[in-house]
Amino acid sequence: MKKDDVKLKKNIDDIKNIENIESIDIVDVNSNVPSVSFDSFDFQKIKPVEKKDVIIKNAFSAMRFKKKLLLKKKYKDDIVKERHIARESIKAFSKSLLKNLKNVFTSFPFITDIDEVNFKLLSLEYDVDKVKKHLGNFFWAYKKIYSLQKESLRKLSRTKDLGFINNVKNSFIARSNSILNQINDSFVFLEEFRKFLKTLPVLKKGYFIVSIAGFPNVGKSTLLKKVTSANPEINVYPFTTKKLNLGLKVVDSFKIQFIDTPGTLNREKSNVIEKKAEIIISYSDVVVYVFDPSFSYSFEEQLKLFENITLKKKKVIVYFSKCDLFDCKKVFEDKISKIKEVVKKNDVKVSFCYDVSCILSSLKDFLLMKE
Ligand SMILES: Nc1nc2c(ncn2[C@@H]2O[C@H](COP(=O)(O)OP(=O)(O)O)[C@@H](O)[C@H]2O)c(=O)[nH]1
Ligand SMILES: [Mg+2]
Repeated sequence: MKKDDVKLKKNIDDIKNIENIESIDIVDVNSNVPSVSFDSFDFQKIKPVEKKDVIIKNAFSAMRFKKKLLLKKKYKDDIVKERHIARESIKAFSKSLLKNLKNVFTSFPFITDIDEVNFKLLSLEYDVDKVKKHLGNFFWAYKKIYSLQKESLRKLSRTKDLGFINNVKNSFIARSNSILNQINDSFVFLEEFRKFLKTLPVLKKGYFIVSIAGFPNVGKSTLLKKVTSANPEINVYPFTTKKLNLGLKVVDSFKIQFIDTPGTLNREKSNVIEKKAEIIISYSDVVVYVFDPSFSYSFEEQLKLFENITLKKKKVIVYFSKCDLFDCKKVFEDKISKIKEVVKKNDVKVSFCYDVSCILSSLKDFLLMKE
C-alpha cells in the first residue's frame, strides 16, 4: 500500500470507529477445500450515490423541519431565539450532508481490500488511481464541511448581532454548497463505478472456481442455470452476458462457484469482455468448454477457441449443448477425434459430457485429483 493509501484508509477507519459505523460485512465461508484464499467484497451492498442536488435538497428539508419545531418554542428574547435557530439549522443541515457523504466512502470497498480477481477485472475498465481520487474527494468534502460547521457554531456561541447571525448561517450554507460543487464529478463518477462493481462476481473463499467458456450463444448461461440455482439472463442474442454470473453448488463435499463468462471470441486482440473471460479462466480450477452443435459458429472456430483455452493448462470438461435438439453423438462423431488431437497436443486432462450429471461427476473426479 502506498503511503497516502494507508493514510486515507486509516482516516476512513477512524471515522467508522468514532461514529460506530458497522464494519464491512464480509461473507465468511468455512470450508475444507480452500481453493480461493479470499472473500470478495459484496459489491451488491454498496449504497447508491445520490446526486449532489438531491443531497442538498435533503439537507434543506432537514433544516426547515428543525426550524419549524424550534419556532414553536418560547424564548427569552429575539436574539436568543434567532441565535438558537441559526445554530440548530446549521447542525441539521450539516448532519444531513455529512451522513450522505459518509455513506459513500464507508459503503464503497477500499481499493486495496478488493480481492485480486476482481481487482484485475476492474482494472480493465477503470484507472484505480482515479477511483481512489474520487473516493478521497468525498472524504475531503466531509472533513471540510465538518470543520466549517464547527467554526460557524463557534462564531454563533455568544453574538448578539442579528445581521451577523444570519450572515454566518447563510455563508455556512453557501460554502457547503460550494464544497460539494467542487466534487460534483465525483458524485457522477462513483455512481457509475458502483453500477460497474455490481457486475463483478462476489467470489467465495473455500469454493472452487469452475468457469463456463465458449462462443456467444452456445448455451453457457443456460448451463449455469441447469447446474445451479442462479438466474442469469438468457437470450437468443449473442453477448447477452456482460455480467459475470455466478452460481453456487455443493457437490458432495465440494463447494463450487460456477462463473458464466461473457462470450469469448477468437480474435488475436481481445476486447474488454473477452479479457474478463480470460482472467476468470486463469483463476479457474476447472473450465467447462461448451461446444454448440448448431454451428452458428463453425466447428473449426469453436475448436480454435478450445485450443486457446487448453493452452492455459486447466482441466477441461467438454460439454456438448443443445443435445435435446441435435443428436450430439452423431453430429460430433467425426469431430471428436479433432478435439482429442488438441487435448493430446497440449497435454490437458479432459472429460466429455453430453449432460449435467456427467459434468458433476467429472468435476468430482477432477477436484479429487487436485488434492
Ligand atoms: N433447446 C436448447 N436450447 C438451448 C440450450 N442451451 C442454450 N439454448 C438456447 O440457446 C440460446 C443461447 O443460450 P445462452 O445460454 O444465452 O447462451 P450463452 O450466450 O452461451 O450464454 C438461448 O435461446 C437458449 O434458450 C439447450 O441445451 N437446449
Ligand atoms: Mg450468456
